[in-house]
Amino acid sequence: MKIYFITSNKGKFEEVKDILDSCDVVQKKIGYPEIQTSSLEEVILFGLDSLTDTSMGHIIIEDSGLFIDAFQGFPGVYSAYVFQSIGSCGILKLMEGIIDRQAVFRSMIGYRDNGCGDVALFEGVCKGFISEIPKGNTGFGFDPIFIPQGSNLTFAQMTKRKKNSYSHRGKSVRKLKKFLERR
Ligand code: ITT
Repeated sequence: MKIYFITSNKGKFEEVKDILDSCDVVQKKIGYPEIQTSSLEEVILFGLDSLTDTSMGHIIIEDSGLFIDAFQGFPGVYSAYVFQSIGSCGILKLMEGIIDRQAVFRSMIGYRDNGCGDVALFEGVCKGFISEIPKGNTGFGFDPIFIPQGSNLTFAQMTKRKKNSYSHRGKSVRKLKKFLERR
């Protein structure tokens, strides 16, 4: 099965492709509006609705973010903007002196079968901690400062496969994979 993953983020694409190994996953950098709301689900449903080109048989989009407890969930849905503006070092600066380092990565995948119009959503959550200093050089985004629960390495110190075994995206994509296998 050919699936078009509409994303500008190569890191996301590589991770998803690694799990959906029985599909032909193709990256499409089309761009779609991401509405301002605190819900990843709303962002995804609006995004899917705005992708009106039905010539691609199966499409997926993904919205994700880093939600930091000490900041009541910030940067959350604004993660892409915050990463581009202040980056991981900016987050570490904001967290100087803060004892509570708990944070959560969330991923929401939206899938549409353009043949029958079916839509399905898949969520993945990964609890963890913001490190004191950045470590590692694999992955993308906030990977160097996020340590998932159950590990003492940051995502950026892991291989793609190891990160996928812990990560929010690994979890949402494995749900999608199961769903596709049952169809
Ligand atoms: P799209 O084209 O798919 O929207 P994007 O990078 O803009 O790509 P998002 O809008 O979902 O993606 O932004 C989420 C941001 O959160 C992303 O740019 C990263 O900075 C960060 N992020 C999400 N998942 C991450 C992960 O697994 N590791 C590190 N940072 C992550």
